[in-house]
Amino acid sequence: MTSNKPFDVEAVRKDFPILSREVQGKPLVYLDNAATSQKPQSVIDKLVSYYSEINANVHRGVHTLSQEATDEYEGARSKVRKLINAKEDAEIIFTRGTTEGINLVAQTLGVQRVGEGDEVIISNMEHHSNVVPWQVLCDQIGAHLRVVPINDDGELLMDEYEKMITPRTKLVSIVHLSNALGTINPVKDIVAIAHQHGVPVLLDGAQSAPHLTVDVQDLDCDFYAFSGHKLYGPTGIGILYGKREVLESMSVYQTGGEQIKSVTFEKTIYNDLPYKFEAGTPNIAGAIGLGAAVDYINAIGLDRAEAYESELLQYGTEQLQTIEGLKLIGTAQHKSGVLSFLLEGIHPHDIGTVLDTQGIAIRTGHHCTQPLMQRFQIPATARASLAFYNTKAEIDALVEGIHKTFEVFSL
Ligand code: C6P
Repeated sequence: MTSNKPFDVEAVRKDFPILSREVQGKPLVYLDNAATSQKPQSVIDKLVSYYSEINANVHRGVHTLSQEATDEYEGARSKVRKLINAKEDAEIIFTRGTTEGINLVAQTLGVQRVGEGDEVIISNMEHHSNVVPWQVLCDQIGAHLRVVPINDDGELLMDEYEKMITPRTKLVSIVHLSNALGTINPVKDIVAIAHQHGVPVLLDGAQSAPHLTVDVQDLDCDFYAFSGHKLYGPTGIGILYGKREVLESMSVYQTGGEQIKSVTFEKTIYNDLPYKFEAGTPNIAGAIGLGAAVDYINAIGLDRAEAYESELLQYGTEQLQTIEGLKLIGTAQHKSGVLSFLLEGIHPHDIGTVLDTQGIAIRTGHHCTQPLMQRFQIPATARASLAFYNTKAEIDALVEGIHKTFEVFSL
């Protein structure tokens, strides 16, 4: 597919082999993309060809295989750099995923910048991965976590955020696109406000990188963390983008091979960026697979996929709103691909179980956002999350499945 042709979802679906399988005797309707997305054949093929034709360690050998593996690995870094428009490859650090990226920043820059009595700002809609690392840091140091509140639609109260920033604020870490609500936060404004006070900002891009066009230079964020497996790539690989000057000012995270220039028993000199933060043999296949996922996304055209997903979200929202007894959680004006809902009198886990009998995969539970569930005073939601390979027919199947759920529970 090329990006000047109209979006052809049926052609796109053929690129994802898993989408043609059946579950419980029904065609699979995969609506759990926020948990992890499916992989196109090109990514699967890349992993197979890496292991069957190239497999070698990177940056270590003069032999051909090692050089080929290094070229592919570094090539993937460049592809990711272009995808998010970072200035240079050295600003792209391979991690295990979003969670590791946030922990890395908390335990390096966090430890350096945050002192006793200082504050770190997060929001009420953060994933646990953007709560717990800051909580641990605050506990270590005697600092405090400040939480930006949200309204009933699931939108940040920006006035409260502005008021919250004081000379004690040392870091801000906010989600770009909420996994549980679908809210797209005004992250450019969030960064600009923090920067007026000299405070660096990390954006949790776990859900935004796969669905929105991201330009880290335009956002001007100091860090942007995301995961390969939600971006149609393999598990176990992720990205931490950081501005060069900030990364250079940071102490090291994990230490060992690869991240050093020289070692004596008296002293170690660390390697240049990005290797300073990539200790040990990295997830070479994962990085190369992620590079193939970026190639795939570029071939599809993320802007066209974004427009298609937004049409699908609108259709899904309209359809779900016609169901009596269904309540949407997350009704922000700016949203992407998430339909979180409750059915009157039925526990979300039961909804998920009945839908599974129809071949429909959704996620139910607190979505690793327990403080958000507490804000809405609910234990859990049922969440359908979309990707560009989903169809209106699949939304219709979800609606039918929800009616079936009501029938099963005879309500
Ligand atoms: N959310 C979901 O079903 P990792 O596990 O490191 O790849 O990503 C963590 C993470 C961080 N921030 C946000 C906003 C996320 O959505 C996630 C992962 C999945 O919603 C799995 S819990």
